[in-house]
Amino acid sequence: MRRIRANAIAILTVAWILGTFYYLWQDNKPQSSSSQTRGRGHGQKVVPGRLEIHRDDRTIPLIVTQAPQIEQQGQVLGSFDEKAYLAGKQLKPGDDPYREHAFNVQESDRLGSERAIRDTRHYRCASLNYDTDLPATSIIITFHNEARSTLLRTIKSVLMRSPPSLIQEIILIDDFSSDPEDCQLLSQIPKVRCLRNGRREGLIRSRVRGANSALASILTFLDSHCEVNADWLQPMIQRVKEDHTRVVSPIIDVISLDNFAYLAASADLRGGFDWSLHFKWEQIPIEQKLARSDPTQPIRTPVIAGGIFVMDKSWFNHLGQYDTHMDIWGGENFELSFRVWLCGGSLEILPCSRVGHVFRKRHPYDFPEGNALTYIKNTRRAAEVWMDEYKQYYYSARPSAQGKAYGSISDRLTLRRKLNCKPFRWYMENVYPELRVPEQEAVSSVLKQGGLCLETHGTDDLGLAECRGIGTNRPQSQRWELIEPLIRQQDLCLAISAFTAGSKVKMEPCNTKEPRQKWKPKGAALQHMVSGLCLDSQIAPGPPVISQCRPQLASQSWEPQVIT
Ligand code: UD2
Ligand code: MN
Repeated sequence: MRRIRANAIAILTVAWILGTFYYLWQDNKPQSSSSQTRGRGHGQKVVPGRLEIHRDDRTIPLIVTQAPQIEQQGQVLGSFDEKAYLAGKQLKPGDDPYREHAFNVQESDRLGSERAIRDTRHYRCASLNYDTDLPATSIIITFHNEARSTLLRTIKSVLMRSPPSLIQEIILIDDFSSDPEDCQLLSQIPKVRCLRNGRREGLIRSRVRGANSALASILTFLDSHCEVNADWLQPMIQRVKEDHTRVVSPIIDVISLDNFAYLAASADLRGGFDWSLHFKWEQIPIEQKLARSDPTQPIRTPVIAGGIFVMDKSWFNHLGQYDTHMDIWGGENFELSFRVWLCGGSLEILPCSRVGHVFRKRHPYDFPEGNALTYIKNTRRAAEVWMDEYKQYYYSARPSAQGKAYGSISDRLTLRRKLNCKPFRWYMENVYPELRVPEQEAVSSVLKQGGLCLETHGTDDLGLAECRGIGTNRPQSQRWELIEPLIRQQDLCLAISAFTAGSKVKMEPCNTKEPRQKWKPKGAALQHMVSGLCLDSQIAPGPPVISQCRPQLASQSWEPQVIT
């Protein structure tokens, strides 16, 4: 009896050990069984908790992302002579390896044209499934004097880590690099076409040239020093296929500019900016973070970094491509992001798509008009076309932008009207409410109409009265603080009593959220933001009212005069 029990225990133990080994083997198996072959919606049949511990430990080198589709590198490069191409331009002994490209080109050359990188995605990404009939894309890469090894690694990583059926073509735009040979040689790679600009255009016009020659219905933009990671393309094309108004980008991993190590970027970041239109990565707001139960879900982002994104070609064209009066580098990511959000689209970062990029500390190329002037010109165009009254904060943050040339924006304003895009206020309220409007200094003014001043009598009564006192001797009842959207007098604010024309205005305790208290200047008039009606004294002794805006009317003309 005891022997039988001992045997049973032994058998069970062996079965348990074998089961555990099988389980571990399943878990570590490269994910190359390709999501393509699986249908949509099948979940992973493993205990989630244990897997998480294993895969979330980023110190364990994870599966190497060799292309499941293509194992032979010869296949992706065709007759292209990689060795000769790379040997054609080499760092001379004693040369500074950072000088020409602002990254360590010696290290990049040493790595060669392909290498294994870590799959940096959340483990759950590997079990997602994508449609088997995703549309193909044209990859657009513009470059100006890019190092040969980084550019070739970008191209090769795309060819080796994407399902071949999804890559219609790779369009390179050589933005008038010093050596025209790079473009000619790279064109020998299957699927690669190279267009060379006859003069330096900058990345914005170059990308438009690439997009105009693209054959696929989906555009994918990449910088010329990237390495794409496992299954990078499918999540992005899937999202755009489901809704063509989405503009999607991957999490951009970091390739060290010193030793070219491939480093995982945080999955909790989105794109943001400050009022000087300086791009920054920022934490996802805490409420959104808490609401994200599934780490594979898209992250809404107010702006994209700019270099790496996927967009439907017809949508790109419909929305007006890019502002082609922007030069060289900078600002186009804000312009595109504002336009996409305001004109009916959305922007998102997809955590299951990862692309590495060499982030640099300086530009390795020259700006014909100078770096600062070009950035101001480009961002000023974005601010003038899209930011409405909020552009004042851009100018306060970047006073040097005032008075700098930025060319005509009439075409872009026409486009904005034609597309019937929302006001920037909508973006502030719905897309980026975390961007704080700078505290305005409370400046006291009198609100003058002709020789009279707006005055309060008691708590809620108002009227026009003779202006009294000079400078700081002005009576409190005639002092106003215009802090958009409020018109305040100490703790009381100017409010309408009803939303219809002819309604009286009165004073009541201030509340920035109260729609009856929101005003904005409209020429010389003060317009109530919600009703669209204007403050009108009716030139009568009675209290002012709101009536249809006619800013040329004397009774609607309010001249704020700062009290000094
Ligand atoms: C970021 C974007 C970049 C662009 C830029 C703002 C990423 C990863 N990169 O700067 O794509 O949106 O912000 O404008 O989000 N290039 C030309 N002609 C030029 C200058 C540059 O073709 O006159 C190419 C360059 O070779 C590179 C690409 O444009 O492939 C972007 O330039 P970058 O790498 O210097 O910009 P980056 O990454 O600092
Ligand atoms: Mn770049």
